[in-house]
Amino acid sequence: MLLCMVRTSRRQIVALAAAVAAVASFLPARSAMSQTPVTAKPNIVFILADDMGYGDAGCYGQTKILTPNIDAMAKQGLKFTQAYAGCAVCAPSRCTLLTGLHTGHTLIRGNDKVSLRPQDLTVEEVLKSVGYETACVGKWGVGEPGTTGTPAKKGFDYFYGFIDQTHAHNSWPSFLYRNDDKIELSNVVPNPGPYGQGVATVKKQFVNDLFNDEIVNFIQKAPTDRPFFLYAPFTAPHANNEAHANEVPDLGPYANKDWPEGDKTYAALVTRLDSSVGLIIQAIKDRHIENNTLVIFTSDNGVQDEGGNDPAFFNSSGPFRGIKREMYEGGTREPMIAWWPGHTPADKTTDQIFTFWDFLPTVADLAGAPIPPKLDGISIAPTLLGEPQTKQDEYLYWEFHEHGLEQAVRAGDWKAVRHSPTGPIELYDLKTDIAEAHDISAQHPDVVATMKKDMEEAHVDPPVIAARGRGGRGRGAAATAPARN
Ligand SMILES: [Ca+2]
Repeated sequence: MLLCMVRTSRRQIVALAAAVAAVASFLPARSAMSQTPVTAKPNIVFILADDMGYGDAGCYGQTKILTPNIDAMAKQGLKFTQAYAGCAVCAPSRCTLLTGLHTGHTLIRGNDKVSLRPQDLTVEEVLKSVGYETACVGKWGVGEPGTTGTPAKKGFDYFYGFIDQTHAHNSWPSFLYRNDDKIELSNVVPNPGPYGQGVATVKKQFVNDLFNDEIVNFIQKAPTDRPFFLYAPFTAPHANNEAHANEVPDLGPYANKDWPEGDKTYAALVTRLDSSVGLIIQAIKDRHIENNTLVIFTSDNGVQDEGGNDPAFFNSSGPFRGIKREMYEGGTREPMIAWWPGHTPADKTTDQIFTFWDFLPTVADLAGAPIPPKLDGISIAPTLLGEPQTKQDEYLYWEFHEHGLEQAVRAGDWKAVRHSPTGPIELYDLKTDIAEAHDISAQHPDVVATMKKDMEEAHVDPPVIAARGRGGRGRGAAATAPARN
């Protein structure tokens, strides 16, 4: 641990010196640096969109939806073109983020009601162990109320939001949770589902606005004698799957567009989320802690098409094939920006691969915490600090269970997709075929054989779900039909 802290500290000093010398446009950050000393452990803020596509932000080529704050973040930070979510749907993706394990190893493989256990080590537990104040505001989704898997039981000092992810479909819920306590809101949801989901008839408190207030309040009052980790998983632009609509308080700048309603509401949700990003960045600047605060913005899976919006109209997946629930790049390739003035390279784009299961080892490295053994991820701290990234993932692995066991592997520029354990393996060369349009498996049987071996090596049956005898979670088993989340 000591060695790790020394290494991290030296990295920061080198990166700081390089950034100060090289980035003339960083006057605000440099000014702040003189006010706030750099400590060995940075604050870490992770902002997570829900179902936002790779191409939905202006800095990723979006031309119809306004995202000025995300774009500004990219201008001042490091933009990733090869960042990957952990899965093509919410719960398993978030589980990979928090545990450092890919979906072949992590406990939660689908959008079922599986809850994290005490032995499932999470990133917030790791950071808390080295002195971090930890808070989560938003949609949890990896443990049910009353179980071992609530945020309060998995290392968060403070939690506000949805514990159950199906509940989080509703942007005007009748209740939320503060830590493990249920708190009533003034919205009215008649005939709610078993998890509290439904469609409100009285809409007074829009949940992402409540999250904004909680997050800004946390940043304003965050301790100064120790670092903090703030996990901010917003629910925008996810659809309300009970209403089959994108719920948003107003259409903002899109009210007068001659677009279908679903497209206007989707764009309005993305722009509102962008405003939340702006509020968070401003709150950090107002406290003059930007030179000691790493902010990452990304999304938990590809764009949804369940609220009446048309991903093709917005080109929401950018150049990639597929959307949410697909193993092609559009299901998992995400926009991602790292912003840490004076530390992350400014106004730069990197093709360094990042996966959600890299997050835990990366922030453990930055925080000087011991990196837990047997993780699937690697630290990309060198990339964040503008240093050479020598360690790389051997291969990337995803699995998805709503249509049976689907698998994908990426190794170098090769991408393999298999839609069932006994089905053929499709092979694509991402270097020449970013859209995964040409299956070249027949020309490269040796590569296919290697990818098949990787799929078999990476998949291990999850203990909890197998013990419960639920279908679709073991190799080759047929999937039950989970609630759409
Ligand atoms: Ca999602």
